[in-house]
Amino acid sequence: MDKKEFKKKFKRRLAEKFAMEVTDASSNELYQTLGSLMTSAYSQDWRETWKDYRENNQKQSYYFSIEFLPGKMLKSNLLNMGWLELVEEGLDELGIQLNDLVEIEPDMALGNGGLGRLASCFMDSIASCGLPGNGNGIRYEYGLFKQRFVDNYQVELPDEWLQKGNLWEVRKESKAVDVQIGGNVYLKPDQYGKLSPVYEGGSKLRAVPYDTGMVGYQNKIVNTMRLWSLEIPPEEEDRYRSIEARRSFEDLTSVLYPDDSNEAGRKMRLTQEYFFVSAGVQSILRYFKSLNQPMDEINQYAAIHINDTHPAMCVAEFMRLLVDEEQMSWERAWDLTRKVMSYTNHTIMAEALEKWSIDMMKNVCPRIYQIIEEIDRRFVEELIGVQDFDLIQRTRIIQDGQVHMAHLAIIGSHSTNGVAKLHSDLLKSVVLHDFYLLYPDRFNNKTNGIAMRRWVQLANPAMSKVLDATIGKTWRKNSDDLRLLLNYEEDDQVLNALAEAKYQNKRSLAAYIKSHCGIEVSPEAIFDVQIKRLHAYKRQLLNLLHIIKLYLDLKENPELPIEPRVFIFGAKAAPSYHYAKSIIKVINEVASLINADETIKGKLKLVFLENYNVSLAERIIPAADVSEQISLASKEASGTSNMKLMLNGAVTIATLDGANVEIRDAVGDDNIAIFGLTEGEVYQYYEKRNYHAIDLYERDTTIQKVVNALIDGTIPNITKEGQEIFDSLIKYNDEFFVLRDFEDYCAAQMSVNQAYQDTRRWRQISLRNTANAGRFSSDRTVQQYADDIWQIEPLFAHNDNRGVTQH
Ligand code: Z16
Repeated sequence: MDKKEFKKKFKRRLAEKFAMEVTDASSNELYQTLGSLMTSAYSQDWRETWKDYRENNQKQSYYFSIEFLPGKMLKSNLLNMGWLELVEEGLDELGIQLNDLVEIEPDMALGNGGLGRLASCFMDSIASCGLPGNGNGIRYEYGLFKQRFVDNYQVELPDEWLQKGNLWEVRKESKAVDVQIGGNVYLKPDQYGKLSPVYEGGSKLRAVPYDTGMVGYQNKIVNTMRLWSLEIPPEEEDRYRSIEARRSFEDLTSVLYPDDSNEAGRKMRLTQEYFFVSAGVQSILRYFKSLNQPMDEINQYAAIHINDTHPAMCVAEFMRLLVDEEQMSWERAWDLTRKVMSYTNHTIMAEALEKWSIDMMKNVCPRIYQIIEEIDRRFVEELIGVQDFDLIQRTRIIQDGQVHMAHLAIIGSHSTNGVAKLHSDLLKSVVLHDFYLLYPDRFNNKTNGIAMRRWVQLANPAMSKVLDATIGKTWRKNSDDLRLLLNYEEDDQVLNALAEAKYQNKRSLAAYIKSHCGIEVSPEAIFDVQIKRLHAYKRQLLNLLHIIKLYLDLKENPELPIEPRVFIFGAKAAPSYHYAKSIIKVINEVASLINADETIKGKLKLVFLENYNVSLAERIIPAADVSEQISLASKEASGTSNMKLMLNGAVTIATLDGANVEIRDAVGDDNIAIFGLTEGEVYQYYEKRNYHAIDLYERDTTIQKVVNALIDGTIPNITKEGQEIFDSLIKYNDEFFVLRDFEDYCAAQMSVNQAYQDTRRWRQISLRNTANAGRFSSDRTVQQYADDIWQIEPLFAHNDNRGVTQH
């Protein structure tokens, strides 16, 4: 399609849809028109991709995730369709700014943070690598809450993202399945004496899928992200006459639980988990049966991936369908289940590892509980006398009245992976050590990655242009080619051009900050960024204490020779996470204090941006000079904002945690500021129980001064919160070693300050960060999953038949 044709089609579609001309239409109407042109353009490829997979009996992977966090899809679909430039220019000629239409689309925020965003980066990469892979999740009516600050406190508002409809989804009534929730099950012998389950009571819910096309990058592949929504089947209507009964069921898929790396243990959450697991597994089986292949070979057609423990019931549901519905023997079914399933662990934080009480599970999915009991019984039976008794006790699925979901996922699959080298090593040596002894071959690492298309091409067009002009365009398809930049680290023209792109991005972020927070910041200052969920282990508090220190130092000596710095935070706290909300309050109060203080004007600014989400990340990341990755070593499984920020030329201040270790390896010690305890030292402290925060506080006058500022009135309006945080450090012994790492952190900050003063050297460091970020592409990550775990292949025949370039 050329520009002229696009303009003609656009005007025609607008007339058909709204009986309007461009000049009469609202931005929303224009957005709807453009979206509808796009979906009809890729739907043919979507159908053909689907058909080709079927006709080739292609093995497909199914990524089960309770969260997906795509953000906005308009531009990313345009880019992947190969339409971006054409549409941008075509619309411009019609007097329409594409970016005005972009603003109309609400973020699709069916995820909390890293885990959900990773799932969406994977969807982009799986399609872009031409791999046959699908997403499977929940279509929440309300995504992650909207964050507002009132009196500097976080307030949560509902995210009504579906209010104006959703352009990209297709409701597939014909693919609906029923899910049984609750009731009683007993086993009754049939005429041959085989036991089969009989269900009594409970409710039958209808799961209706909404499919969204996952458009591959200029390769004519369109995969499917299938999200399930609950409806009451017509034949069950009678049972839901009362409003309360209706509501309690309709609520089931209505809200995303707003906790990142934390489990609340709520019955509704367990029901959500079973709902999307059962619907997804049933629809995989139904598709497979339509292929008329031997059931014994299902592992050659389907790979089911369990993303964190939330979908771990896939193991039992798959067993249920094979044994109860397909009359397969337990042994054959179990062998197939293990071959089909694989599992990713995303955390070592104890409070995030799911355990469900037996009672609750019996209540929500009684047959699944029975099957888990049988899996557990056979697991113990097989190992007794072979393995150490205590090890069996520690690894079995059911213990002390609780069902351990990670154990189910590991025992019921052929692969367990962590998300960064360090994390995968810790799984083997500490967290899942017992399982590693049992199944050494099942453990592997898949370091996380990010969708380069969204996080450079779309988010940072200024830098992308410089890259094109310097190293050619191949990096857009093959991110390893970013390495070519290293040839230019002594080239002042390139260094200046990259710096100019950064400056442009900082200017537009500064404008956003001015209009959204009313704070004036200079694009000449260092933009220092920490963007991630608010969590004690991520240590936003460490960052804040350093800011307080700088502030106090500047108050004492306004002439202190430091580079002007703007500290930028973006973070949501789980609504029930009291401590995290106190940190937000205190950061906001410190910001009010500092930003209003004339004596330090121009040296120090603190900005906490409201409602951090994917779209805001796309604005912040390209403008960052410094990336804060300061979690306590061993606690952050991987991190992914660390990768996005380095890719966009930010210099990282980091502990040796998660993927920071691999970033250090990629850029070398001279191009990153490493500080703090190592994971080994942290474990030493745990073992010897010899960390005493109060000693540090009493000995170190700087720490004293800074920590006291929380309670001595220096910062207004934080009487309660300041005390609470003070107590967490001093009275409750500083669980995440903030004070232990403080001095080293300040030194790292100082070295960054110094490096920035040498402009040329800083620009070289920045260039090396971008140049070495290629390995963190999620294209690489999903290819490794495809090769090592899922055993799926791209459909080459598909490309040959239909050509690979434009639509
Ligand atoms: C989550 O976002 C993560 C882990 C988890 O168990 C649950 C949720 Cl909702 C995060 C990790 O904290 C982060 O380190 C990692 O980069 C990300 O998952 C993706 O693997």
